[in-house]
Amino acid sequence: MRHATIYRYALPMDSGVILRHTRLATRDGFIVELRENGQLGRGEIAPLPEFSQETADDAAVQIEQVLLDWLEDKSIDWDTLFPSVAFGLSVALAELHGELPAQGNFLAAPLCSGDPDELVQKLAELPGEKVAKIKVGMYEAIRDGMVVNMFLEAIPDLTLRLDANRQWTPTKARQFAKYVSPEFRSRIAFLEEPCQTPAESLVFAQDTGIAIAWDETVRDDGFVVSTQDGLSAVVIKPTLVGSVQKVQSLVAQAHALGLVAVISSSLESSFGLNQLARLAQWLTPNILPGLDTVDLFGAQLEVPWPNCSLPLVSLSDCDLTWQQTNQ
Ligand code: OSB
Ligand code: MG
Repeated sequence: MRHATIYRYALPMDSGVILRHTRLATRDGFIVELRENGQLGRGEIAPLPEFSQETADDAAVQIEQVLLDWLEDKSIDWDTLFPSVAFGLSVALAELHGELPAQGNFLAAPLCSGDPDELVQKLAELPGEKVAKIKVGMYEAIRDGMVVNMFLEAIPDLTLRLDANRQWTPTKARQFAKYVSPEFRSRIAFLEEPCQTPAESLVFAQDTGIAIAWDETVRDDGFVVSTQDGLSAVVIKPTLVGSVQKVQSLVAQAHALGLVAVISSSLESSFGLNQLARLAQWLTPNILPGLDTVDLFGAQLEVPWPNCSLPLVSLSDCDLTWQQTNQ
């Protein structure tokens, strides 16, 4: 017997969360729950506004259709599913079949999106390797360069990941680099997407010796993992990329080419973040995932994130929007 349930959640966000252009007041998404032979598998499906092509309502329609297929044991055509649906459903199936290991990597690189003092505090609490992530490209490029230089100078064992989200023109990117001392540049593990095009970002990396990583580029049409001079990592956001199998294949391609693969959040709830931490431990052991995003929320869902004191909403408090059983 197979049984499928869909819950819809709406979680309040911290008041200051702005995606590319608009404030995100609530995060909407779904938890699918699959039961078979006394086993349980769950997955989160949460298209991210301004990043995903599909909306939550689009996903809702597709989830019901694909769950009907699963209930009747019809084969699932993964390539036709929205990335968020493919990801959440494939995680639920992996958990149902005992393929998703229980152990997670919860040592996410602390994220600094504004106040440098907050990062100093978070770093002091970090047990092992000191790796932090700073968002750049939101203020003056020169200011970003000075902040990065200050951190690397003040904390000698710190390694940084930076993320510019394609905000800089080549000129601005060069201004940034000018303020980062050449002897510190190798402690920037990578700078995600400095420029508006991949070609400009590669020229930046080659000119400055600052390694770059792909994030947005991974989702560009026709993207294939390849080695390029100055490229050190690929950031993989499973909710925006697709099924566990597709994520596995991207990770394998990156590893085969000597690139680092970083599993990263698309602002999933604490429930989804826990599953991403398990996926990261499974597919990219020893690499800190980019999952330090729970503080952007006003509440957690069902499974708490380690050391997070936000109130916990349980699935039984969410709307059970659909359920069906098949023999
Ligand atoms: O800018 O990479 C981004 C999360 C949602 C949407 C976009 C981004 C992010 C993150 C996640 O930065 C955290 C991380 O990658 O470390
Ligand atoms: Mg990024």
